[in-house]
Amino acid sequence: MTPAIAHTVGQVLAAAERPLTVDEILARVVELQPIASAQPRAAIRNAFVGQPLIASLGSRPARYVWWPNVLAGSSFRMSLTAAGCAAGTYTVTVTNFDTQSASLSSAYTATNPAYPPAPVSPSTRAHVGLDEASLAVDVSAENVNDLRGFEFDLTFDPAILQATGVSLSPFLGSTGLNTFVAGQELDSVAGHVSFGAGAYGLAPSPAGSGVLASVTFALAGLGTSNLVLRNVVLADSLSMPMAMTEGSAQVRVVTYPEGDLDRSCLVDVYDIMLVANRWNTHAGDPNYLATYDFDRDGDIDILDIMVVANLWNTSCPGGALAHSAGQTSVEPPGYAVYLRQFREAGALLVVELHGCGTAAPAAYQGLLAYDPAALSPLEVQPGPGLARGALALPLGPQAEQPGRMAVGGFVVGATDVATGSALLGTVRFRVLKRDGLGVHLLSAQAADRDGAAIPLAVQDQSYYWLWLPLTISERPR
Ligand SMILES: [Ca+2]
Ligand SMILES: [Ca+2]
Repeated sequence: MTPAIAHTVGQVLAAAERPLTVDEILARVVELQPIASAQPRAAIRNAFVGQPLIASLGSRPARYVWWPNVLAGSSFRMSLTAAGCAAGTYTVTVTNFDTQSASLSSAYTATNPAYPPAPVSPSTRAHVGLDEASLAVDVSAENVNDLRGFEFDLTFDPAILQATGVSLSPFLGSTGLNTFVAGQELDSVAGHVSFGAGAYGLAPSPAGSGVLASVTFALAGLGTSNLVLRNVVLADSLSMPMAMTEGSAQVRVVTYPEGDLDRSCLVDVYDIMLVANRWNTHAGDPNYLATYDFDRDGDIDILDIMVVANLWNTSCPGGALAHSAGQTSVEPPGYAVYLRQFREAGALLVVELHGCGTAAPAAYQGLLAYDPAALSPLEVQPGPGLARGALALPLGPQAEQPGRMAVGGFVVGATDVATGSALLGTVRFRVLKRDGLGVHLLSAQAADRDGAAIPLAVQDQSYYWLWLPLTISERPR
C-alpha cells in the first residue's frame, strides 16, 4: 500500500536541513513514492494543509516552505522587523499565506532585524536662487527590501516654498511591476505634500536604494525652509510596514550676490577665473561669452575681470556659506597649501602661502587668522607659484572680522605651464608687538585656469610652521 503523499511530505520536511522550495520537496517525495497526478506541484501544496506548524513566507507564488525545525535558524522579515524587536526569543504568529491554512503561534528565537531600518529622506540643494523657476526635491529610500508601496507627508514653510507638483519616480516600477498613485495632496497654505503609491504584478519587488517621488516647488520668498518627512510608510509585498527612519533637509532661498557667477553663495576665485579665462576675447571668438562682458563693449578685458574681482569675498545676504568644508581633509590629496612666515627688517612679518604638489593653480585664496593687537596687514602680492599668464593680480587683504582676513591672487590669461616655484602669494604685516604670535592658515581654495576647483589639503600645523613666535625665525640668507 502506498503511503499518503501528505505523510511522505511530512517525512521529507522532518528530515530536511533547511527550508525547501516546493520543487525541492517534490523531487524528494518522488524519490520515495510516485505521484499519480497531472499536477504534482499542486498535490504537494495540498499536502501542506495537513502539516502541523508549516508555513510559507513570501507572496504568491511562495518560493520556500518553512517549518518549525528550521524556523529558529531562519530570518524573520515581517512582523518582527516591523515591531523593531531586538534579537531574542519571541512567541510569533506565522500565517501560511500559501495554503490559506490557519495561523499558528509558537516560540522561536529570532535574530532581528533581518534588514536594517530603511532611511527615508528628502534631498535638495543647500541654497537656491529666488529667481529660479522651480526647485525639485527628491524623496529617497535606502536599503529597502521587497518594496511594494509607500506613502509620506512632507512639510515645508509656505512663506518660502510653494508646492506645485509631486510625481512618482521610476524606482517603484524599476523591476517591471505595475505602479499606481494611491493619492496625493498639495497644501501650500498649511505647507505640506502628501503622496502615496503602490505596485502590483508578478515581477520581483524593487530592493536597494532609490528615489520614491519627486516634489516640485515654486520659490515664494527669501529665507530657510525645513523639509521634514512625517507619517512615512514603506510596505512590502505582504502589506507589512518596514522598519524605517524619517529624515529631513533644509533649503535656503537666496538672492545670489552680484559676481557670484557659479551661484555658490560666495564670490571667490572660481568666479574670477570664469571671467579671467576668457580674457582678451572679442565678440565672435569661440571663447567670448556676452554674459561676462559686463561693460557691454564687445570684449572681455581686465575691466570685466575686475568687476568680479572687486566683488570678491561677498556672500549671500544673511550669512556666508563661505569657506565651505572639505579643504582641510585629513588625508592630503595631491595638492596642499601651507604657510611659511618670518620676520623681515623694518618690523615686518612676511607670510608666504605655498602650494605643494603637481597642480598649477591660476588662482588661490586663503583665510588667515592673526592677532590684530600684534599684527597689522599691509599688502598681498601674487607669487610665481601661480600659473604663468599675462598679468598676476592680488586679492585682499580683506578683513572678515577682527583677526581674520581673506587673501588671494589670480592670473589673467593663464597658460597651464607651472613655473616650478610653489609660492602662491605673499602677505606682509606690520609688527605692532614683538612677542606676538604668527599667522594661522584656516582654509584655502585653489582654482585652475578654467575656474574648476583643485582639491587640496591645508597642511597639518605639526608638519609646517603655522603658529610660531615672531622672535624665533629670521629670513634665511
Ligand atoms: Ca561663486
Ligand atoms: Ca568688456
